[in-house]
Amino acid sequence: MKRQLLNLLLSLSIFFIFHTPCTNAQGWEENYTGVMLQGFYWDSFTDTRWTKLEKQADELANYFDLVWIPQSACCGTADNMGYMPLYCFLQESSFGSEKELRKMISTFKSKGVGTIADVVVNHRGTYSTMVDFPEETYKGVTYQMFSTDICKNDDGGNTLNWANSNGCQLSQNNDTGEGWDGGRDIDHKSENVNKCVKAYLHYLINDLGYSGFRYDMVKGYSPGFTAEYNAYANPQFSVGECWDGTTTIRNWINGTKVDDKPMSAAFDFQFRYRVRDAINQNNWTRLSAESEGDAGKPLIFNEQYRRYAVTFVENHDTEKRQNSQQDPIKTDTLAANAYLLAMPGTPCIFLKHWMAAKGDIKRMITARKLVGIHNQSSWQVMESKPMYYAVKTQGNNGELICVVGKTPAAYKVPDGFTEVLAAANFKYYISNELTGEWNDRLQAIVAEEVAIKQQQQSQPSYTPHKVTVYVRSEVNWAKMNFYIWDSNNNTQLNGNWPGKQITDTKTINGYTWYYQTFDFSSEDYYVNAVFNTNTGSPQTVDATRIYNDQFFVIRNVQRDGKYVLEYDTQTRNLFNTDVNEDGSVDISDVVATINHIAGTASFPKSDVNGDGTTDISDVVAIINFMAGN
Ligand SMILES: [Ca+2]
Ligand SMILES: [Ca+2]
Ligand SMILES: [Ca+2]
Ligand SMILES: [Ca+2]
Repeated sequence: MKRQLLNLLLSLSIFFIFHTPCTNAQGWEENYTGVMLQGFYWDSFTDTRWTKLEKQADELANYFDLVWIPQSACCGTADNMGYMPLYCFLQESSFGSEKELRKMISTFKSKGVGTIADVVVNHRGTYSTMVDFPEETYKGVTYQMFSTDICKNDDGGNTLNWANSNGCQLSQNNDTGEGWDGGRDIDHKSENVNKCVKAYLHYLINDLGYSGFRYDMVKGYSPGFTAEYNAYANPQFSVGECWDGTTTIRNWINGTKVDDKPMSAAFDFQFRYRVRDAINQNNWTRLSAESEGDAGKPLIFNEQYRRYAVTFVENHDTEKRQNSQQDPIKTDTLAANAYLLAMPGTPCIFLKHWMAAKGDIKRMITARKLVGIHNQSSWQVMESKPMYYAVKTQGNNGELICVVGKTPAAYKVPDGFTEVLAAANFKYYISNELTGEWNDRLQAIVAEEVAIKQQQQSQPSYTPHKVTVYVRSEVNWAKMNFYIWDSNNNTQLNGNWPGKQITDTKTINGYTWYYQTFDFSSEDYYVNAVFNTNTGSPQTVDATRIYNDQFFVIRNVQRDGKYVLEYDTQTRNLFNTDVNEDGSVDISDVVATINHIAGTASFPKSDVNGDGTTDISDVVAIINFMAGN
């Protein structure tokens, strides 16, 4: 019986590992009615934690079809928005662990929401010097980029100078696009780069479960590479950040063609700038003015390219940040989103806007979907005046008239339309025949809002728990100090620098680990650590946002005079999977978990996948771990 059960489980786990769904070969679906959320803003480390986004899955799924999240691979151990990637296959980021990421993606998927990966392959961060990249092994194959994978003209020749005086070689090829200063622009013509990027993208789709890609800085390399990568990885959705005028954006889209079909959509930057200008200049005729010529005309204005336009009004680069001069829309953001959601293209809502005006945006999205507006919908300007602008969009089920501006009430709506939404700076009208269905959907939104409020009020208080930080050093340090500070700005957890000498050790996975355990009493609480020896020197780099038990290795490698820290996920996974806590993971842990499920024994660590219950999925997780997956 037990053997039969194991065989069944084994075949189940093999099914999960090898079953990959069919996907579209094209860059973006036609007549797509979906709406996307940009699930982050700059430094949204708390609001965008994978666990936090996952908890909102039910609510998000009622409105969004796609959620674009920050680049999820490791950029080192300190706070990082993901735009200087260091690893490909190590999915430990400032937003959470690989386990949390996988769980979020699969929860989203189960509710019909696709997750869009931020793919940053123009440039990479380096490990310790100007030109070294980490070696990674994935499914038995080793991937590593080398100095010869760096464009010859990287960073205006500075990298080449460094390489020349340090006995290294760069690629013989110059960059095929723009460079990013401070990161190593990688040479996409290199066979090794091609192999690494393809394996990485295939892994994002087929292993982590992402639905598509948002390619960062696509002006950094020739669009033909995006074509090749997408033809290989086959994402269901692909959108490129080609931050430029529309002529350049269209050329880029055409550059991604395979068999005469574009393999990627692009963000509609000029759509965003028109909205900004209309608001800043208080002249709403700017939304469709003809004055800019081709380059300044939004992508959606061209019928042929509408399908490949992802529209937006704000993103993490244009928003207002603390220490830099950005270009945010400062007023009328509600009107901006109303216009965005009334127009063709695939609208991408900015997380800050969503958080600030959920009720309004929910209703706008609901109106859009009720009318059946899709990315290729046609529209007609009804009136264009400095004080207001009215546009009628044709959906699959009816029409929507959106009026935005300072005096939207001044617009005289034609017969056959009913006002459904109104605020100081916008109004929505829909075809009369849809109003019955609108009222039903509106009631559903209200019921949802009440339910969410009740749920928030009745949410069980956080269960305090303990988190342990483990570290081992490959450098021979006479003593080990932990300097710790936390999310409450308490810098004295282990006293002043250099912190507290740690003498407690444990042997796990064949290594001796120094460790310290902390009490966690709120959901957003975390600790940060710097490890050091003697009276504080030498020391490691920072390890920030430690939310869970974590294993760090101090490598005998320095970056800017500080020892490099790495996550040891192999040890952590073994630690998490060792249900009976005997130091190894084997069939006895499977038996222990089955006994726990059957109620014949109790093992506190039996919830291996961390979903809150012990069930057959934990047994599958152990078998997968044993199989090396
Ligand atoms: Ca560069
Ligand atoms: Ca480049
Ligand atoms: Ca065990
Ligand atoms: Ca579980």
